[in-house]
Amino acid sequence: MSPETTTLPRLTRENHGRPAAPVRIVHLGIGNFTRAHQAWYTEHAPDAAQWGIAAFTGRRPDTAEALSPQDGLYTLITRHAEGDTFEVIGSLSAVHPASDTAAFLGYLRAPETAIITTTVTEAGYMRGADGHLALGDPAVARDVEALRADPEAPTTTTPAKVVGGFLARRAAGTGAIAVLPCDNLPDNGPTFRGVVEELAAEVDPTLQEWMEANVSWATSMVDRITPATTDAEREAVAAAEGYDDASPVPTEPFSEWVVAGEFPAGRPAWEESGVTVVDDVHPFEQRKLWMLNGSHSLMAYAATVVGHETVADAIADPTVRGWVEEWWDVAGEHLQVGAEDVKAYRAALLDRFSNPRVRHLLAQIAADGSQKIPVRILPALRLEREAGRLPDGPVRALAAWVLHLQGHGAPVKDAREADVVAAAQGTVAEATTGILKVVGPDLLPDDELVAAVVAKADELLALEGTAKKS
Ligand code: CS2
Repeated sequence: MSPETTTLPRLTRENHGRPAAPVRIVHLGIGNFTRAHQAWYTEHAPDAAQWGIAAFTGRRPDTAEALSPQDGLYTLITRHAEGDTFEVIGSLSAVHPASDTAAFLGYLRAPETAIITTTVTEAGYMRGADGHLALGDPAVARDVEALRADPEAPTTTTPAKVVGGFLARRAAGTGAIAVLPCDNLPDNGPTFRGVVEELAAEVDPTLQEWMEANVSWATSMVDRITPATTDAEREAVAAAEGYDDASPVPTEPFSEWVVAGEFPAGRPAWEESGVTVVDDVHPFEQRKLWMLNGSHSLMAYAATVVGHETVADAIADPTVRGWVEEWWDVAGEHLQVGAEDVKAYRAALLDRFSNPRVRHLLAQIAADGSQKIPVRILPALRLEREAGRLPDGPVRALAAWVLHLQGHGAPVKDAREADVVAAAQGTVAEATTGILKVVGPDLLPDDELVAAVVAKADELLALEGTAKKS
């Protein structure tokens, strides 16, 4: 960092005249996404002064280390095609490392705490291949043992943290609370409820009755493209705003949050800050997961084989854009929203993906395919196979993922890395069968599908590296 930058004032509540709101929301898994999304909506609610968020990090304490000296304040940089706008967000009243069990249980015991929110990724739900809590997973097993021995024990998995929190809240007698998952997976409310209840049953079956009486499980669809922070963002804030922010967040102008569910202990007036409150999130969620996230995953695998690095580069390549359109043609057919809606959504996505000022790395999106492909690509493929069809869109996405697992394109980083890399050994045909056994066994046997994946993989390999800048 240059000498000028270090002499800039720090971003703190005192320097910026921003008192912290009382904590009423506890968030698990703070990262850039939440800071661009939920924290922004909360900041903009008319009753923001009553609704502070206490955020806990994922495994790495980095965000707490960066934000605690700034009293939870940070700069949101909105990257419009024509330039940046900067805004200090103050809704994080406290930021703790995941290991701070005492703080977490303290919030859960407090009657003021009304909501638990999560962004712990698909993998954080700790589900096995059958969709149930992976009781055999060593981290889950350790947490169950720990909570059986001591309900206040530190735990590492999200379902266990929530069970520990509920045990503390029951003991404190502080009553009703809502859980609002903000993770990118279908039916996140009922899904999260399932794993928490399964874990509770192992630890203390009497908690079920308390949860029935006191816990409301809301569901939400979340959307805002939010890349990781680099030095360029820290420098942009220093240059434009004249203060030193260790952890600003870059994001796109678009944002959407669709929420369904009851909040027995209250919630911010989020509908006033742009949240859509509905009875059923499903059609929104399916549209977003299949269209946006499905094409993201397709590009993350296929376009990195070709040699692209970012979403904007990939979508500017007519070949990749053609693959994305081809996928949208298939996915769009099965959505529960009208054709006009699909058309408008596609146009908006092209616009968002093309924003050259949002440097969204395909390698970041490529992570955790084992959790993403089954909810983004396989549902439409399954519907197509049931109808006796075999369209290119989903087949190409599957072929690109298989190639990725075999070492082509973006590097592999996956919560189930050992399983999926082992399943993808051998020829592409063997790898396709192997990987479908792990993520979609109901799709097998299907020789036609396997042959189509092999053909698409050959097409991709013929283009390998052709887009690399010399
Ligand atoms: C992306 C998402 O990394 C990924 O898997 O597809 O993070 C995507 O950017 C967000 O869901 C957008 O709302």
